[in-house]
Amino acid sequence: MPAAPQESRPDSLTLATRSEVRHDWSLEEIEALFALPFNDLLFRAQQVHRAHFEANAVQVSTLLSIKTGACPEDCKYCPQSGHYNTGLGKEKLLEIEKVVEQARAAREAGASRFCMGAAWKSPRERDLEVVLEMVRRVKELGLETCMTLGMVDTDQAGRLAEAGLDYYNHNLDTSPDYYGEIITTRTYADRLETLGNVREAGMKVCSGGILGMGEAPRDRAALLQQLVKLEPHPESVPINMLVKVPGTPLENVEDLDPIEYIRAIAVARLLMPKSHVRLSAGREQMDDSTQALAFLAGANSIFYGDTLLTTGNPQVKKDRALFDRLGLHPERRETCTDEAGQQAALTAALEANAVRQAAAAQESAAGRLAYDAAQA
Ligand code: SAM
Ligand code: DTB
Ligand code: SF4
Repeated sequence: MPAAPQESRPDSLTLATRSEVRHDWSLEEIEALFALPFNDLLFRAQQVHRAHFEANAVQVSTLLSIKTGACPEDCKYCPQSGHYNTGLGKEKLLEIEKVVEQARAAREAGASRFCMGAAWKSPRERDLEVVLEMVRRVKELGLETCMTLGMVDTDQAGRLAEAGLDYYNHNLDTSPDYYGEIITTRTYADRLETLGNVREAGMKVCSGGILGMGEAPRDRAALLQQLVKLEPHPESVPINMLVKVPGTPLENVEDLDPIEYIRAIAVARLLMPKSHVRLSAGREQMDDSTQALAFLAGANSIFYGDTLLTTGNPQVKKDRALFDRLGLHPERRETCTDEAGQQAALTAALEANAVRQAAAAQESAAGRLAYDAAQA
């Protein structure tokens, strides 16, 4: 067992990280945060988290794949890439009414943001027209909207913003150095350009990456450094844990130690104090304790609903139980025109859901009793 380190006490690093929003973090400074004793790192992250957010509130988004499979890009982690055989067929763009129906169901289950993803390199003109209508219709339901459609130019970003799109998701995925090992069909510079176009159009930026793709610890620090360089910081930072999908080149990559994942969440919280950090893909493979640690480390957003785009996510009832065990609650919407009304609707939706679940549980218990009586 290693010798006990000197007792940690507040130092300049603590003070520097408490609340400052900076864009000039050096790789060495970020690596020093990763290297802190775990308890010190989580303590600092929790301090910063509480300085900027309601401690027990978690923003909840629901995802829908509006166009699945046969993507021309070769992202090695992705089940939707047409370069690999993962058993996913090529699907057409969903009909607008189907998307609206799913968005309504997500709202009724308690989501405040609806995220729509398409397996495209970038949207074609005739598809964009349909997608713009989806944004308008989903917004009419009182939900925040997010889309991830691949690369967008200034004109496309402007039209999405005009239609009322709140967030655009486009991830940097990994460090600039490791990037070439994962994707060859689109460059890091392409990604930064799309993020610039989204920001310029006035939309909020959702950008993060994936951990557990065989990257080195330095790559995790370098990914966060790239995100931190964005001015302003992305409002939403998804930190995905790789979902290893059979058929993708990364299906057998070694698992990342969950403690390293938690460290990355905590460092993201310290570096981007005002951003929502999302405990994103990979929750279905995580135990509850790892998720609890992620919330303690400053994660305050999740995807909610039984599927992500094509892979599984914890069942809604499992997440409700986890929230109850941890005393967490869904975050109030910030950008809502009628915040009080929306919050009441969200609370009512959650309560209605709970009542439905209790009735179902009672019904099944009654069924069991009747069955037992018949057996007796
Ligand atoms: N085609 C668009 C794009 O790449 O910008 C949007 C959809 S893409 C599926 C959105 C993000 O999902 C990717 O950037 C990646 O970070 C994440 N993702 C995809 N497959 C994943 C996996 N197997 N595990 C974890 N995250 C994944
Ligand atoms: C993000 O960072 N993660 C989400 C969302 N943005 C679009 C997607 C996760 C996808 C996981 C693999 C799948 O379900 O296909
Ligand atoms: Fe296509 Fe996006 Fe998957 Fe890459 S991550 S293959 S761009 S759907």
